[in-house]
Amino acid sequence: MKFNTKTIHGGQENTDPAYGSVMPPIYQTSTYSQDTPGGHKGFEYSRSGNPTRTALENSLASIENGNYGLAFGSGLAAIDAVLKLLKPGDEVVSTNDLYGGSYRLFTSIFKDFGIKFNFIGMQNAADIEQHITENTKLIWVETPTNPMMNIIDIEAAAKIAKKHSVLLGVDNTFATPYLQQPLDLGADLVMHSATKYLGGHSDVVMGALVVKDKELADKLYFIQNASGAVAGPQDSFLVLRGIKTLHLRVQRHCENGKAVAEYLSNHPKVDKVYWPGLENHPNHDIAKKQMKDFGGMVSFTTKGNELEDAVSFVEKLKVFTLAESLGGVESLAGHPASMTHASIPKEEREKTGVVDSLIRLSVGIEDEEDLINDLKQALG
Ligand code: P1T
Repeated sequence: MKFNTKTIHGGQENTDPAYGSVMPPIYQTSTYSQDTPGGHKGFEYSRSGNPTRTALENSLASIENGNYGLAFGSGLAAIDAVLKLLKPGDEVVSTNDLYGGSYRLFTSIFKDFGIKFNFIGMQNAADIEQHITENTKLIWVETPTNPMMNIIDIEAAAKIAKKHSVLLGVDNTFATPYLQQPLDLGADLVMHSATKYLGGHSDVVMGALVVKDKELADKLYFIQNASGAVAGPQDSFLVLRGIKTLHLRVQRHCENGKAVAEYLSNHPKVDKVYWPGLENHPNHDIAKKQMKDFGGMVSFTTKGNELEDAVSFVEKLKVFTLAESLGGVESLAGHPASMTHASIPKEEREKTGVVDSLIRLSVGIEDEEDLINDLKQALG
């Protein structure tokens, strides 16, 4: 089955054996009757499993070319489950430019449990190797990174991970499986904030993990059930519905992303534009190699790097909404330094380029002309 067919049918055989409904029913139940103790029909309690969540988890596994999918209550809950594979004394080598909430989870929660994090620039994947010690258990890659849009070579990172018997986890939120399939490039585990492009309509918060290996899947399932941060049935239904149009939406996000990136690149008030499809993007070649297209996330700075210019710009936008999050059908604008990345200390975030004038756009699927006109009036 090819990708566009998988988004609609992948893992969806026989989702309603009772009546044959074409869409999976929303099993809004916490528990399931048993004929005799242990005599159930595959589901006992909805933390351990729910048929609507299972339908979504099978879809997730299918679109990421994995064998097992797991749906969590948020993207951070999914990352939290991955980190619970580790023990005190273990080390993680992580991308230094990553979602502020992931950074906060690593440094404010798991660090106190004795896990050591090395945050490094990974644009040259070979650099990862020198940070691996005998205690390293996980390499955590976000690509494209949030919000600087750096691209990390997943295949090269996977080779290093295999050589040192370290797990490689990839946060595939920005790319989506339509553009990039990390498991095929050698990653052990793919993570999503399904809140974003997978859900696609800014109406749900959810996280996902997909793996190929059964032993790893069993460990993660144990953590999912034991810690309990599962996705609910209504939300599972919504994300499953979102996935059915993922390919169409992401195509348009990419087209509009390109138009916005090119427009900004030629604007006299704009300083730098970060979009991996631009030929002058430092990792453009890697992006071309591992992604099908370049996505709808675009970051940029204004000349002079004045906080006031960035604030005035986002306040003037009319079609773009000033809001956290990304990946929905509607265009959003964010100011990472004060919003999504405020939990990273100023000196740390500035080292990776998250300066005061940086603006991040989640380019939606509206008419290109309306988006460009909105940027024009807000910059003017
Ligand atoms: O918000 P949640 O579903 O828990 O997902 C966290 C997360 C993980 N990874 C990446 C790359 C993300 O972008 C996010 C969430 N990001 C935002 C809310 C944001 O506006 O950047």
